[in-house]
Amino acid sequence: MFLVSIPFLTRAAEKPNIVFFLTDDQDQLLGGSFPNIGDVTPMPLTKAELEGKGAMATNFFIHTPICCPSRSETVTGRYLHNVKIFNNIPGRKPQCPEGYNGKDDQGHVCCMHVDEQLVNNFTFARSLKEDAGYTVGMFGKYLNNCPDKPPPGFDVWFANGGGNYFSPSFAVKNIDGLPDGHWTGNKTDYTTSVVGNRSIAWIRKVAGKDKPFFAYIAPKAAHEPFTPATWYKNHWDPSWPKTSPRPPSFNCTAKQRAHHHPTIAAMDMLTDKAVQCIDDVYKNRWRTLMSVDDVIKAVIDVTEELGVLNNTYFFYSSDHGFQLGELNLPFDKRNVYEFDVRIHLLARGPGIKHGSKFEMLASNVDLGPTFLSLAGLPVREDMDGKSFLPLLISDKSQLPDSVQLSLSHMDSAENVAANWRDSLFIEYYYVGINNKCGLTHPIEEPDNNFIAVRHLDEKYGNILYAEFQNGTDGWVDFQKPNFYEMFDIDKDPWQLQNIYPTVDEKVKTALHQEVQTWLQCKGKNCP
Ligand SMILES: [Ca+2]
Repeated sequence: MFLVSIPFLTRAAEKPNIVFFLTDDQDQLLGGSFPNIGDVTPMPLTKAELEGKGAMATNFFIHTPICCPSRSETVTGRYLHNVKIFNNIPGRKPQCPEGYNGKDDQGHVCCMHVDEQLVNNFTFARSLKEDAGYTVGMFGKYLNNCPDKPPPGFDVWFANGGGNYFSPSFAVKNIDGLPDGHWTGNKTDYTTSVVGNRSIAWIRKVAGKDKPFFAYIAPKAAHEPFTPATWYKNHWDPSWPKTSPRPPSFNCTAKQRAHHHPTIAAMDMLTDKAVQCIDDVYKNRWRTLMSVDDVIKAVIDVTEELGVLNNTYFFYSSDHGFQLGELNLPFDKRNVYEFDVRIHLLARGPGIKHGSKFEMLASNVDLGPTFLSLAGLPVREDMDGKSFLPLLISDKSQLPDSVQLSLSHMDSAENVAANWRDSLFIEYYYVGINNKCGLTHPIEEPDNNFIAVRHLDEKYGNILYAEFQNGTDGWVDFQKPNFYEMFDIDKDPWQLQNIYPTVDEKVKTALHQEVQTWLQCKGKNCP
């Protein structure tokens, strides 16, 4: 833990540059990211540059498996319950009740139940800029309901809410060669390339100058509608799988799903046409990732060319996972299961051992705190996540001053690991009706509000425990859940056997209390 106060580093002290790559909807469990499943990957360049020359997380999760909440949590270091407002005052609408974008009756800008005023003023970017002297550039998808003007902390803004693959539009501020306002590309402009090129042009401008830089690079890939670049649209390497994965939960029977919560239990069998749709989606997702692979490699190469590679950290993750027919859910996300919440994290930079593994239970909420540590800043009191910096750094011989300073105020890696959390919290509120692949059964119903914990410890083993409740407006009462699920992930990696009914009452009570405690946590009292 940090001491009460840390003297700020002098301006001359060395702080590393940080590049954060964040993809959209990129699964880990179905082979789309890292660790790879089998020997194949659509991202061989990234595998060599970030996995081979960095650390790879093996138990990294998302707190909320859908875009805007996840991104809000990442950029603030806060759990979902701290970037939304519960309002159960009789006669008043809940705040941010709209499933997708909108304004609530208090005038707050919302997306997927997040109140954006609890996000935009509290980003890690703001701390990096105002407290550590960074220059910060945002390129690509910020929040789905993206502000036209950069929130405090972002010097450079080339941002959108996801937008289109071709003819993409971005809100613009302080981009060389473009007037402030909005820019829309033409029909040959491919969004991943545009985001990459704008990022690289900016890095060329700011690298090695008087300030360290933070580049937030967030391409649309591999999000729906999965449109590859023109030059990759027919590519399929002969070594790549012929179809999407077919785990035991793919197109499983109603009997196999009978003990899942009602949305899952009621899913239809996948038709041949739906299976074909899923296979096509799978292939096009990989093709969109080929362009991300090119961007990651090009960004790393330019830092090398500019002589700043050895003073730059690279992080690469996704905003959540994905499903492709598991539990008969056609493509998308929004579920509590491993395929939607388990994601990749790769990290490379000074002191991170090449080819190392990072095994602790951590989530996107821990990224902001870790970025602050790299800059020599303490974790902010309003952040719910923890810095995992000591767990990443294994060679302290040539660290930037700011990283040395942070580590000198933190526990040793051994102690941090020994005292690390033993469960991870997952939280989600129903967003809206959505049908995929021509199936008429929606991929979520109003029973899909959940709070859950992932355990990985001696006491409980490797489990997922989830409580569900009905609701449509982002406000539900989890005190008396209306459904429970629990899975033994070691024995049942695809979550087909709901063991909750067989669990000892004392264990049920303890786990219920645990998720309720997590749901109330804020700042330093979050585990
Ligand atoms: Ca997403």
